[in-house]
Amino acid sequence: RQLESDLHEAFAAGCLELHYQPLVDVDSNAIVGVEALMRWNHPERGWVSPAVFIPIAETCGLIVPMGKWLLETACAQAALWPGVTLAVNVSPAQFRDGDFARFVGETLESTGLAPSRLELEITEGMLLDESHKPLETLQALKAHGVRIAMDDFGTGYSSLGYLRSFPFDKIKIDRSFVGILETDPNAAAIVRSVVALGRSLGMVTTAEGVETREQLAFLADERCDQAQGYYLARPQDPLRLTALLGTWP
Ligand code: G
Ligand code: G
Ligand code: G
Ligand code: MN
Ligand code: NA
Repeated sequence: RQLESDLHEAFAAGCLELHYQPLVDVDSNAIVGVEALMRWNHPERGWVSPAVFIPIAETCGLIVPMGKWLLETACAQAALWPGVTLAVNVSPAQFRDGDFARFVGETLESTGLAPSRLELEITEGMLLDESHKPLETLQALKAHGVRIAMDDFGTGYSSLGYLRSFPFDKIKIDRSFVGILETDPNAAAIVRSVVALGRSLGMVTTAEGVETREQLAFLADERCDQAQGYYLARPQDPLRLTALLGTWP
């Protein structure tokens, strides 16, 4: 409750920040994309995770203006970073909003970001929601030329039917599998299988939460396309990311 009013205040005062984490091509080691991640530095509590404040924003309705700010800010920023794609996490309430696809189209136009450079991250649970038509929303988004990624793959229902029925361009393998690659043979088998599945379906595969050289080497052996994680680069503010793009690797 207190957090909810603090969040309203922080948003109104412009105290929410967007940080960006690189996605790296496993073969070439080039930065090929960035994922926008929201950050809130609370005056008393310090950094509050988006996993905590996004659900609050959803229930109090703040997610709509916040989501607009997020998409406009991230697209305008990414338009200044040629050559990288921009990944944006879509919240369930945003995805349910009947105006979402139209708003995405308008934002691409107003910011000048090429549609093919925007990638929207959706989680499996959002496809189950019967209160709207997820397939129609995804098709309307695809019609704008944006790409769709399935985020946190492996943590939800992981129905393979979703990969067939919905127009995904990318699978993001959840970090809970990637983080135990060296120690858990089952996790290694799952990651290997998901990479093969993605390849045979013509989807890009990205492994999240890569924290060690060994994990990256495993992904290279399995021909996973992209890697994201602290071993490569942390999420960082736009100024630092601009500098990193200029000096990478
Ligand atoms: O960056 P961090 O690990 O703290 O993010 C925690 C969770 O919050 C992740 O699941 C991430 O997808 C989500 N998240 C981060 N930024 C955003 C955002 O801007 N919008 C939405 N909907 N979720 C976000
Ligand atoms: O749910 P989503 O995949 O969007 O969340 C991404 C989250 O993962 C972000 O909050 C980001 O801060 C976090 N993250 C990014 N790289 C790593 C990593 O190497 N290890 C861990 N534990 N978390 C990471
Ligand atoms: O963990 P990382 O190297 O990204 O943190 C660098 C600094 O960025 C930290 O000292 C912290 O103050 C700040 N920071 C930005 N966002 C976050 C966040 O979501 N969680 C934490 N722990 N620190 C963050
Ligand atoms: Mn994500
Ligand atoms: Na994820």
